[in-house]
Amino acid sequence: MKSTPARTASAAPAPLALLGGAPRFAAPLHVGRPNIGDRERFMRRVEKILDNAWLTNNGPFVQDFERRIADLVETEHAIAMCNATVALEITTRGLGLKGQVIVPSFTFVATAHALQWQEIEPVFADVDPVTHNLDPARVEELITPRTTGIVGVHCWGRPCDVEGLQEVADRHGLQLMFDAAHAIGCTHGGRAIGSFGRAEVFSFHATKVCNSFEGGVVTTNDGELAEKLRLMRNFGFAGKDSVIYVGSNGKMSEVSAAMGLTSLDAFEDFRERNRVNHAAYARGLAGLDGLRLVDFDTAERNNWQYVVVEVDPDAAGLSRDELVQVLEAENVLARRYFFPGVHEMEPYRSHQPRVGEFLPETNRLCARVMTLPTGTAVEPADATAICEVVRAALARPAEVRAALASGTGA
Ligand code: T4K
Repeated sequence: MKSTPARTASAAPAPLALLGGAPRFAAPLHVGRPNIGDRERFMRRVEKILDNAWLTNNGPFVQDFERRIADLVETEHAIAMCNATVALEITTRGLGLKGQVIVPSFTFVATAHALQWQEIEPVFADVDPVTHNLDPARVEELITPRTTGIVGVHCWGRPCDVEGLQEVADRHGLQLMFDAAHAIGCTHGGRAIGSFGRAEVFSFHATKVCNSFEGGVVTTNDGELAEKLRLMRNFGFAGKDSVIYVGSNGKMSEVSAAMGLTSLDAFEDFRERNRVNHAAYARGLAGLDGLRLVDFDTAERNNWQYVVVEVDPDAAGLSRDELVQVLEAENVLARRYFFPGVHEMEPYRSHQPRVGEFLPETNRLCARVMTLPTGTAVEPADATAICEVVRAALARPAEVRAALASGTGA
C-alpha cells in the first residue's frame, strides 16, 4: 500500500521545534488524511459510470455499494445517502422522533444538529469516563414526557452499552438508534455494528477509514423503515408521479459509490495499517505518566481509525492544549476531537446555558482528549516519532511552557 510521500521524518531525536529545533516533519501530518485505495480500479469504475450515462438516482454502483455494506454489517437493508448528517436527519424523521431526544454532547456536532435541524430538542446526557459513550443511568434520569428517542454514538468505533440503552428505551417506550459514523467494520459481542437499535448510521466522509468522498449509509433489519427511508431520501417519490412523504434529496451519487466500493476493496489493508499504527503509539507512549491511550477490545473487530489520547495535566505536567501546540510546531496537526462539547456550541449554549453543570465527564474529556494522525498516510515510524516528541516535551514541561508563554513557539 502506498503512503503519501509528502513529508520526511528526521532520523535523530531532534530538539523540539518549539524550543528551536527543525520541525520533525517537513509537511503537515493530518488527522483524517483520506485513505485512497486502488486508483486504477476507481478510475475504471468512473469510466464505466460515464459509459453508463447514469450518474445518480439509485444507479448500479450505489446498489452494489449498498449490497456490500449490508453484507459487511450483516443487515437486510443498507440505504446509501449523500452524507451521514443527512442520513441522521432522514432516519430520525423516518422514525417519527419529535419533542426531545437524548444524545451525548461528547460527539461531533452533526449528531445534535441532525435533530435540531428538524426542531427536535437534543437533550445532552453525560458519558461514561472510560468508554466515552452514553451512560444509560444518566440517560434514564433525563427522560420526560416529551422524550421520544435516544441516539447513541459508538464513539471512536467502540460500541455503546447497547444492551443498557435498549433496556432503558424499552422500559420507557422510546426509539433507540445509533450514530455509527465511526464504527464501520466493528463488532459488539461478536455481532457487527449495524443491526442494533432500530437503525444505525455510518459515515463515509473523506476522513473516515472507508470513504466515498462524502457519504452515509443507514442499516436496519426493519423492511418497512428501510422502504420509508429510501423514499424519503428521494423527495418522498413512491413512483414516477406520486409523492407520499415529505422527503429530501439525500441520494448518493454514482461516483461516490465508486469511491466507496474502492475503499471497501482495500478496507482490510486500511484496518491493518491503523492497527499497526495504534500498536506503535501504544509502545511509544507506554509508561508516560498522565497519558492514557484509548484502547480497543481485541476480542472484537475494530477499525482502529482514531488514535485518542487522554491527557491528565496534573500527572503529565503539560495540558492537552500545550501538547497540541508542541505537536503543531513539529507539523503534526493533532485534533481536539471533541472540543468544545456540543452543549458549548450554538444554538445549544444559548438554549441550555446551565446544562454543562450536569455533564462533568463530558467536560473533563473535552478538556483532555486529543486525536493523533493515523491511516495510510502515516507509517508506524511516524507514530513512533510523534511519541518521541511527546516524551521529549513531557521531560521538560517548564521549558515548553515558557516557550509557549513567550510566543517563541508555534
Ligand atoms: N456523527 C459523528 C460521530 C461524526 O464524527 C460525524 C463526522 C458525523 C456524525 C457526520 O458525518 P458526515 O456528515 O461528515 O458524513 C471531520 C469530518 O468532516 C467529519 O466527517 C467527522 N465526523 C469529524 C470527526 O471530522 P472536521 O471539521 O474536523 O474536518 P476537517 O475539514 O477539519 O478535516 C479533518 C482533517 O482531515 C484536516 O486536518 C485535513 C484532512 N483532510 C480532510 C479532507 C476533507 C484531508 O487531508 N483531505 C480531505 O479531503 O470534521
